[in-house]
Amino acid sequence: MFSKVFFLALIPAILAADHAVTVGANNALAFSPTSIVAAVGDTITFTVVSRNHSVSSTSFSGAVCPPPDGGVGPNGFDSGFLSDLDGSQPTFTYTVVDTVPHFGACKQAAGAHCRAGMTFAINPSSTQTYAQFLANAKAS
Ligand SMILES: *[C@@H]1O[C@H](CO)[C@@H](O)[C@H](O)[C@H]1NC(C)=O
Ligand SMILES: [Cu+2]
Repeated sequence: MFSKVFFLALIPAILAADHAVTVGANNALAFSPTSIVAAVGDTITFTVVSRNHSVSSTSFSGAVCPPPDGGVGPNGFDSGFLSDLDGSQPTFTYTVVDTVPHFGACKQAAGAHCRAGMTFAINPSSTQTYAQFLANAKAS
C-alpha cells in the first residue's frame, strides 16, 4: 500500500522533462532554440553564455520590446539581468504551469536586443507562431 502510493507520487517527477535553452551563444543576440514545446510540469533552464541579458515574458504583439520589468502574465516571468561578463554562465529556470503560448525576449538596452530578434516562444500555436512574434518584436 505504502509503496504503491509512493510510486504514484513519483510519476510526475519521472515524466517531467527539462528543456535547455542557450542565451547568447557565439556572442549573438539570440536564444537557442527559439521555440520550446513543453508540457505542464516541465522545466526550461536558460543558461547565459555571453554578455548580459534577461529572460523575460512579453506580449505577442503591440509593445513587445522591451519586455516590462516582471514580465507579462498571467504566469509570466522575468529573470532580471543575468551577466556572463565574469564568465559565470548564470541560469534561470522556468517551470511550465499552463498550456497557453508564452512569448519571451531579452530586456537589455531598452529593448534593442529584443528588436534585434533576441526572442523565443514557449508552446507557440498555429495562430500565434514564433515567426509572427519575431516579426512583431522587430517592428515594435
Ligand atoms: C547588466 O545590465 C543591467 C541593465 O543594463 C545593468 O544595470 C547591470 O549593471 C549589468 N550588469 C553588469 C555586471 O554589467
Ligand atoms: Cu540581451
